[in-house]
Amino acid sequence: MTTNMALKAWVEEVASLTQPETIHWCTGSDAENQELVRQMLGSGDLIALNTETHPNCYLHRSDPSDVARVEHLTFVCTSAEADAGPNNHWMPPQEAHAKIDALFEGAMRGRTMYVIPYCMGPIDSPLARCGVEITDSPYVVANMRIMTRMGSPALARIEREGQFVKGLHSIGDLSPERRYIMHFPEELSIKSVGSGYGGNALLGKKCHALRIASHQARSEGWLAEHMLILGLESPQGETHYVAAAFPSACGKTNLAMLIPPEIYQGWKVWTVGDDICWMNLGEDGRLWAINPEAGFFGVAPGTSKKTNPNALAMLDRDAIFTNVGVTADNQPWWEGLGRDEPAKDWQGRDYVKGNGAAAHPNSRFTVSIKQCPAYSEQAEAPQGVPISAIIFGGRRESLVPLVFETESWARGVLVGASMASETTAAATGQVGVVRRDPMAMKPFCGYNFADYWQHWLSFAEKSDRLPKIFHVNWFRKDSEGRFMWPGFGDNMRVLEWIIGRCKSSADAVATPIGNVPTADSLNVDNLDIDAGTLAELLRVDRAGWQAELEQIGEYLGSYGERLPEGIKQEHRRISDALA
Ligand code: OXD
Ligand code: MN
Repeated sequence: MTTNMALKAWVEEVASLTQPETIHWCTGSDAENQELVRQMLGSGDLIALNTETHPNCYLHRSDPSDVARVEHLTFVCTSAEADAGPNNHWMPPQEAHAKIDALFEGAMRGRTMYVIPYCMGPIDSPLARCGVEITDSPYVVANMRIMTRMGSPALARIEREGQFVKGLHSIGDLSPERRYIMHFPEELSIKSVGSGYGGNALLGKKCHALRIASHQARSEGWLAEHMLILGLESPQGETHYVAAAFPSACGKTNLAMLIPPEIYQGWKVWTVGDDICWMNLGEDGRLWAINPEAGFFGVAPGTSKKTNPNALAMLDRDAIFTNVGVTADNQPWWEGLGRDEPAKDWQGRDYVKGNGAAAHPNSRFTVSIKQCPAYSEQAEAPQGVPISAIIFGGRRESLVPLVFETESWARGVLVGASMASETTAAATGQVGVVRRDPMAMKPFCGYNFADYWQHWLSFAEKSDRLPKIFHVNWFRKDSEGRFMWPGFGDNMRVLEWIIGRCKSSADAVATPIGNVPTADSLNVDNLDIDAGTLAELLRVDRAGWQAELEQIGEYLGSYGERLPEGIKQEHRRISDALA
């Protein structure tokens, strides 16, 4: 149990509402995990995979109606509606509590209630923050153990500091009609019911580390972002750290652990994180970043020896797979794996070609970051890593060049605020339509985007050593629908140019939207790409951008009076330069 009175009282209050059969305080020990796994194998929550090829790996099959985040059922419940902003669904806190508490009433009858103390970030980092998730799902416990620093050390920190985010979760009856993910940023609390899916149920991740943390970061003067963090080490042993924001399922995990192409002898990419980044201004005026997570909850389909050899290497032991298919000899299988054949699909049915995908398009793996061959020891550094460049990117078939550098912090903030991407399977809804996804935070910003952009802009007043901001697009297609840029490991070429710009050693041409590489400053040695394609990838189409700027203006305008002057100014400046 605990010496923290607030925690003790909250656990008692939740128990009297949800009526569990027993209460288990998680320590995070190996023995505890083994016992949970044993129970889940018995209940069918987990299925053992091939123990020879995949020791300690398990498959979880979700309810087929519960396989992605549910943005239409996700609410930010601030006292004033305007504080949640047009970017969030809002409900008055009192109404939200009443609605969701009714669903929690007796929800844990006959079940065990798990109390999970966890720490987001290195356990001894001043930048880390703690939380406690109460859940009735042992699958959530097993995942939280991989994704966070969970158990006794986190509880000790909570007892020392007295502060924690409260997260209450129950799978309820898994009915989409009785599913809500509610956030109360002013109370530092979360309530989630009716879903067992990662982003809705592992409350440390999107709910705490992004929605609640972004709100908290604003009042405390830091940034909680949907970004990977990687270190790029040159043959001379110099390492630059980069943080990059892409919407869900746009390859953050692949980029975070990229293996440079052969011509990059002596270069190395180090993985600090693949999804979330908390950044603070250091005393030296630089932005220092930590990854609040301890594991990956990555999208499985498309992960192969070719696209992400590092991921494949970490997935053959101690991993949980969710909604993938299996081979005849019980190995996990997904579309794009590039080997073997599926025998059963993600719902456990015999796999029949033509009867849909074997793995759900949003099927996932959960694995400790320490298993990644590119794992950076700096992921444990209490002070974090200094960021040289911030990269924004989206999935855009046309218009947006392969890479451009923004001329200032404020311009970079506008470019981030204008990000757009074609939607993917990570959230329920139509796939492949372009939507604005500022800083890749559309589903995750816990307050009004207009205030969020103002918060971003304010950093320029506090430091003149901020990172340079870039925009990339790996997803351009030609008139036949083929990708024009090879992507994956070859994205190293773009990263090299970006670091070159940070060191003032790479050339660029100025355009109205920003600086693009000169034809010979991007290293395309040994790459099968013709000069015409490269020129097209770097071209800035004035007419196309004028139309884009108009749409961006309309979108930004929807934030009304609260839209910061600095954003309007930058928008005007680019529009004028394009005229
Ligand atoms: C994720 C997401 O799971 O962004 O990381 O959906
Ligand atoms: Mn994500």
